[in-house]
Amino acid sequence: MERTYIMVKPDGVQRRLTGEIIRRFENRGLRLIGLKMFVPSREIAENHYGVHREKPFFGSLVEFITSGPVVAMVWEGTQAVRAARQMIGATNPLEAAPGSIRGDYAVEIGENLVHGSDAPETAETEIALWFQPGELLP
Ligand code: D4T
Repeated sequence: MERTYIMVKPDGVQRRLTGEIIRRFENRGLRLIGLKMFVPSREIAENHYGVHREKPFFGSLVEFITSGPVVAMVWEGTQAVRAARQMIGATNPLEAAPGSIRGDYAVEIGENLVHGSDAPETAETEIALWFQPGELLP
């Protein structure tokens, strides 16, 4: 069993796509073991996107992710990281396959609706950043 950190970004919440996104993960057979909604602090956003600190889009990325509520989730299942990335689609929505979340609902790279961890190790780091252990189902 593997866990992955999935987050509906502010654009996804604002566009009322939270339910649709959760439905897709449930239908795929993954198990929801943690969920909460809040406006992320600048601190947690900068930490989450720390690998992009030197990139030109870092400032706008942090501004965007702190601009409104996000839905932070942990999903569990067989190769959950890989399954979720496949369902989310490529970072640039114009390159995301139709049928993926980004391929079906987005066109802007800066407003690509949802985040999913890119590797099992990253997933564990992100889960520890966004959740306390007691907030997750055993
Ligand atoms: P996230 O992390 O949001 O799930 O996206 P990805 O894992 O698919 O892609 P990423 O880490 O490479 O990028 C993080 C985040 O930055 C935005 N972004 C990215 C951007 O605004 N402009 C860019 O040129 C890139 C590469 C989109 C996602």
